[in-house]
Amino acid sequence: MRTQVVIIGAGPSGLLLGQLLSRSGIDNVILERQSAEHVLSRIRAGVLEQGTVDLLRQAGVSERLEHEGQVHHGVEFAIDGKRERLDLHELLDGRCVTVYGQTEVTRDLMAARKASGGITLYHASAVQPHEIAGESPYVTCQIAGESVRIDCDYIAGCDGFHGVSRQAIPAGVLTEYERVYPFGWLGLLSDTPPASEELIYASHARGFALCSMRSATRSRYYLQVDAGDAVENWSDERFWEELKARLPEETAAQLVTGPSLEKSIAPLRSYVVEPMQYGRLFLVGDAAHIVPPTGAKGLNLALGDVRNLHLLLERAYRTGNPSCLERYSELCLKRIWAAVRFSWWMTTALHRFPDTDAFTQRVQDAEWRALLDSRAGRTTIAENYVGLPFPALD
Ligand code: RFL
Ligand code: PHB
Repeated sequence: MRTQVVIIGAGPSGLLLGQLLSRSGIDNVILERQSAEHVLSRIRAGVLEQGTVDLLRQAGVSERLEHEGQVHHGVEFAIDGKRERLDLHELLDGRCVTVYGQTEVTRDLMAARKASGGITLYHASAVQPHEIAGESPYVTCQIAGESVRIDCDYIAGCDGFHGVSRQAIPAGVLTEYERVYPFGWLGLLSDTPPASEELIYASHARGFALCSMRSATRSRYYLQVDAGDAVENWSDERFWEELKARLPEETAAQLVTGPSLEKSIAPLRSYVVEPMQYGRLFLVGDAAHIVPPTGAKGLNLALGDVRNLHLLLERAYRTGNPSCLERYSELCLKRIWAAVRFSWWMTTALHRFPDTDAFTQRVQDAEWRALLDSRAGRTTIAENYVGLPFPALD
């Protein structure tokens, strides 16, 4: 088999890249280790930046998002039991975020892929990129017991943090930057009305809590838990009691609880690899960087990489000159490090660390006051939360 671009991974990054390339007339094949149902069963992100919504619109996959996505003009912080609202819309001249689950983004992209007739090979095992340093790379894999080889011009590694693409780059080429946090997030999804109309990020002596949502009738909550904790330790009752204990009293009193539809624990980590390209292999999204979910940046950053790679590939094919592709890493990394900084800051400012002493806690409280009491401080948080602009290509 031959195609122009092999995309490894059919998460949101791989599917969006496939959609944008197909619309530019660039042939591509997507290889995914799991089934489509499995990809859709992973409950993850919920908050889309303005730029992400615009990108999905350009890709022609925003119809349902525009009807069902909830535009949020603000976000709340509960610090020391007191709720405070950041009016994103007012601080940023009308810019805001949209609440629409990653599962739904993925579902819309899968439908568009099907409609475009693009090839996605699910249940692909032993996926392996070859000859990435040369001009004729190819990818091999096993599908239903058959060996498959796909020759191509370029390979896009959209296979997440545990994928094979990053591993295919020779030792010594990449520099890794990493911070592992001593806690994780326990998430619970339920068919209950949200605690509030907007998200609430709560910092509490018992640990961080987040009230989010998927719709007017479906809520998503998170609790900071110890890194070694297990879902089995958390009955629904225990989850709701702990959540109430970490929220301001009036919010806890109004909280509607119900059976969980899903519960899972995600570890928290910051990770960046540089550069994001080696020869004809490009790392995209979680394959190249991970941020803790506190800033709601992971999916947005991933789709930002997709936007850059699509524009560069489109230019390389149009002009017949691939040299512009060498700019891929540099184009992505500035915005990535800005989001890594913001996510790290949100995480440290809202969570309790095992070694937080009384002095550090007082300084953290004072930092929140300094920021929330100043329009400049609120604007800085708001700008980062709604997302920084995409880089210009030239
Ligand atoms: P994905 O989604 O991990 O998809 C990678 C795909 O590659 C496949 N794969 C392989 N395929 C073939 N061969 C192999 N060897 C393969 N190895 C892996 C996998 O099966 C999978 O289908 O990466 P992608 O597309 O880059 O997307 C990144 C996002 O999923 C991620 O950044 C976000 O979910 C992060 N995130 C959030 N991001 C936000 O922007 N806003 C949020 O509110 C937000 N909340 C979250 C989050 C992530 C969370 N968890 C669980 C980590 C909340 C949570 C709890
Ligand atoms: C979510 O709704 O899953 C969500 C929202 C905001 C975050 C992280 C996750 O910062």
